[in-house]
Amino acid sequence: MAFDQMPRLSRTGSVPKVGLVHFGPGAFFRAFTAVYTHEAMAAAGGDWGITAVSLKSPRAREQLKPQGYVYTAIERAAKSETARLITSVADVLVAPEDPGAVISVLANPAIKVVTLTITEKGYGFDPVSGGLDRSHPDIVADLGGVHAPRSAMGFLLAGLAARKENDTPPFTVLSCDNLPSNGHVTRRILLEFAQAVQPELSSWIETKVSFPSTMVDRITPATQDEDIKALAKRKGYRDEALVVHEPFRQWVIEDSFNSDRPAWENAGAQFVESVDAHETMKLRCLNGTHSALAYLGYLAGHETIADAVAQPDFEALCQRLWHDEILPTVPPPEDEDLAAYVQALMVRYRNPNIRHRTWQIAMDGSQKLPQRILGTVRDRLAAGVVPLGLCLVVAAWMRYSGGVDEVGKRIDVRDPLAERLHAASERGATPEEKVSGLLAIEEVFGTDLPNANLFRDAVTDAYVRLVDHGATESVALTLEQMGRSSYSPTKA
Ligand code: CS2
Repeated sequence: MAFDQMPRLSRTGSVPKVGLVHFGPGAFFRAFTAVYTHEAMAAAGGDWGITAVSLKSPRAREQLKPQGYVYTAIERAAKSETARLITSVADVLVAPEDPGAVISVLANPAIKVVTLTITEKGYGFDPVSGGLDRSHPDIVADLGGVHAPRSAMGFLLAGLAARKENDTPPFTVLSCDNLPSNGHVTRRILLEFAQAVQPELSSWIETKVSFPSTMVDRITPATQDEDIKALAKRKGYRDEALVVHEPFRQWVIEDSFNSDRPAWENAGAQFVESVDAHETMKLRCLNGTHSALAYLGYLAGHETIADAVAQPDFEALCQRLWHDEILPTVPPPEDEDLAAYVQALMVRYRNPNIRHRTWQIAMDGSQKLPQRILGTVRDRLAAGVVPLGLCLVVAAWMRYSGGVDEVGKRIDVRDPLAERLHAASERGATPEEKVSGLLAIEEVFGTDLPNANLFRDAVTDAYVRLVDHGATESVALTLEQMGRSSYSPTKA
């Protein structure tokens, strides 16, 4: 049967009663939070169906609603593939169409937990103050009042306000984004936002609502049309909402809920007192090298992470980044062997059936660099060492953000600061000026790194090398340079 004529996948069993609201119903949610919840319900029961809320586009609803909110999670290992149906999503709301409907759901006493995968830029986090970004467009709109909110913070506040009003106990707020101390950050931003909009609510939130931090991990590339067509060919139906993910997953959650919650431990989630060590390990080891491979790999013409690490020098760079620069800054979590952890990461990156595009990971670099790369850089500088590998990564991000690739083609740079990055790069007449202009962006580099002379020189050297030799050769040259015992600038 022709693909277009195939019926859509449909739900056979009943829709679960809801207990969770989730903001950000993209691929990661479907491969992670919804899967854990599906398994927790299968193992331990409970009414934990999910109302998923999209803050922007109707896409997730268009994908899920016609098929009864059921979809396929395809697990791809290097040599095998399994597919199963995930049934935990009960509904999808598109917030801009009817903000009131979202607030009503948040006010429903059946809702116990609100989970978030809204990406780094969705929080309205100001890295300079560590608190609320009062220039974030959606936050600016919501500071005027939260009757028809636009931001996740606006909805959380409106939902909590309704619950307080109705004498309903609050839900727990669970951030599942790749930010350090994501629970603490969410709490601080929401409290500052409440102070500005409804100050009478802030002390209630402060005492009654908990924001456990979490570490989340599963590599989940954006779904491709080929994936949908391949499944349709095998099954005879179309699943427009399917998601493809690797076998590995890890969810570490701070055990501090103010409400009931799904028995996610039945699906393998680890509940711990503090997630700090797991978070640092994951953000620096995985996301740090992911971003490294994304910028250098993209510039070198590699489409995916697997393509990049198939190049011996790219794999070698990853290993050197881990062993020389990243691991010395990572305190090992109690139950982890860091050397084994990073070797397992390399096996995950090599998985040829996970086509995770370097371009996808390169997105939103200004929001990602600080926690993935620059914290490590600071720790190494404080230890008296210039991390040459990470300096190359920073330079590659700068080159990428300039918006033109090595053969003169425009790069589609997606980043909330894209225009400023491009302008800073354009303004500089020389590599030194370009690097200085970009280092001056305080949201990314703070006020300390632009003044760290050895760091600035190493990034400038790396930038010059990228321009003169290209990314592939720069990786080789940097590996050679990293072999030297101490750093001396190579500039004439
Ligand atoms: C990636 C992450 O897109 C990115 O920036 O680094 O999404 C990464 O795949 C996940 O954090 C893995 O858990």
